[in-house]
Amino acid sequence: MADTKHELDAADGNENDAAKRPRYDPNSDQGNGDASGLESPLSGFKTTTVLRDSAREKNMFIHGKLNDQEAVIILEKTPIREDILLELFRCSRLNLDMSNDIYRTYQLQPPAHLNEIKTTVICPATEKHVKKYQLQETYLVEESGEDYRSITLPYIQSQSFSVQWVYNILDKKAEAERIVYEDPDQELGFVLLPDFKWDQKQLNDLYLIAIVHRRDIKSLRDLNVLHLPLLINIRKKGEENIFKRYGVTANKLKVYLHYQPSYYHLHVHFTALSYEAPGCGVERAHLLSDVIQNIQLDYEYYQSRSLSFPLRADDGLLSKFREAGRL
Ligand code: GTA
Repeated sequence: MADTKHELDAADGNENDAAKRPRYDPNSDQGNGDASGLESPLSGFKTTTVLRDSAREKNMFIHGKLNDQEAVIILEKTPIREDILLELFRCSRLNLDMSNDIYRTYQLQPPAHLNEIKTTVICPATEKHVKKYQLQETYLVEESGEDYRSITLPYIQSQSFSVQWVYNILDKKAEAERIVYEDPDQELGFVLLPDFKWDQKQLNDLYLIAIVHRRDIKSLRDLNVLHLPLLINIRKKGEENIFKRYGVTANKLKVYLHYQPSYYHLHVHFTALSYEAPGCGVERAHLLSDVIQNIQLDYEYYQSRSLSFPLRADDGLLSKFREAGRL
């Protein structure tokens, strides 16, 4: 919510007052809430470039600097919820744009708390983060089991995103209060929590992730018959606990793994069936139930079969496939 004092100070350009205000520490977990008097944590953000934006999806991915550190900010307008309609119509200002016969359009100005923009900040961001969010041409790669071992595996071992945020969740150093369910078994267990793309305000874009306790499974490619009890456990308890918490039944869920994932620590995506989540297309998402059945049919299915996935034009892995003459 806007901080009135902040707005007034900014309008006055009063440097002394600004200097007295507490500064934002990018490493602290705090926002400035509505009444803390803190300067907005993002007031120091300087845009370098807009990586991509979409009028239809109403989001924007921005690369810039936050207090001298590289940062990526994602701004997303959130869906309009039915439960706020009463307040929205009662408490908003309405400015007429045009009127013609039975047709009128307005600019509706809701109170600030009904007009939030979901904001994700990645800081310090690496070059890999910047590339991840940049709109780019992609190419489909077909990776054999041998390609995985000789090209992909050495590449991801040298170049992947840190999974520190995953370990923080498993060690309860971050997001502990957001955990929806945990099976603490170190072989079969996992933590189920809201994905950071979901603001949890409505169920149409429900999105949770199940992160396994085991730290030795990178991705789909590592899965074999020995992991079936783990996968079956995730599907069963994940679905049960999503029903318990949100009342959403298993037949209204899409449960899948990404290949390639961004983070090479095994995790499973649970999203609302009707929600077109980023990365849920056939070129990237593998339904957990298909994965289980494939392994039941062939214990080493994911070590031997070719898997296809898209890679962005400037992805180093794409260059490795080219160098190996595989494209
Ligand atoms: N709770 O700290 C975290 C956290 N982090 C760092 C990542 N995730 C987290 N969840 C919590 N806390 O669903 C979530 C991610 C993702 C999952 C990792 O963990 O939100 P993955 O390893 O398969 O990675 O999953 P992947 O496929 O890159 O996931 P992601 O980020 O969904 O990206 C998929 C595609 O969608 C990318 O091309 C990306 O450019 C695009 N994308 C990402 N975010 C958005 C968005 N908000 N809107 C539109 N497109 C998006």
